[in-house]
Amino acid sequence: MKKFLFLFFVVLVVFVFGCATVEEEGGSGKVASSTASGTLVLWNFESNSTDGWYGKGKWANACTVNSDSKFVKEGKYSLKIDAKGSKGWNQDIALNDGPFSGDFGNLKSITMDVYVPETSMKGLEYGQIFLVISGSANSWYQIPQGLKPGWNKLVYKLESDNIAGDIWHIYFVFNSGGDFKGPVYIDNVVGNF
Ligand SMILES: [Ca+2]
Repeated sequence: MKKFLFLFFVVLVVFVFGCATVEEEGGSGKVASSTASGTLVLWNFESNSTDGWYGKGKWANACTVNSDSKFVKEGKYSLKIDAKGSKGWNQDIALNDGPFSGDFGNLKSITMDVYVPETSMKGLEYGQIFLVISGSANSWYQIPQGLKPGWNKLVYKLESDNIAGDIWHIYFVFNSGGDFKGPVYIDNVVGNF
């Protein structure tokens, strides 16, 4: 009897684990896939799409997929954000309505690779991308990072109190002194536990 119970338990564990794995792969798809290394791939654009990133209003066409390998850090594609004319605070240029992984609230940081062509930043006093996370814990949690021409490895450290609970929207807010003269490319957006 004990042996039977043990066997039943093993089968149950395998079944539950199996379902969880399927749900993770099927349910979250390209939006979120976990690896064993304590990272969560958030957006890598490898489905040849913007992975849900879009602009609003006059920035409706700002977000497209890039396949020029010069501006790709990982795989074949990256996100191209045409920031030409963006000046000061711009929270309409790139936002995402999810769905977001249920593990999002456990992240300690988000890292991403950003390429800024020298011409795009020409004449700027400064350029920044704020990561903004909007959710039930904090409807506007913003973290700044500065940009320089060339490749940038941006690291956004997260405070768990601000990202617990449901996540509604995520924004890449552009902020600059002077106006951007061209595009910015984003790739390899990864969450770290
Ligand atoms: Ca990529």
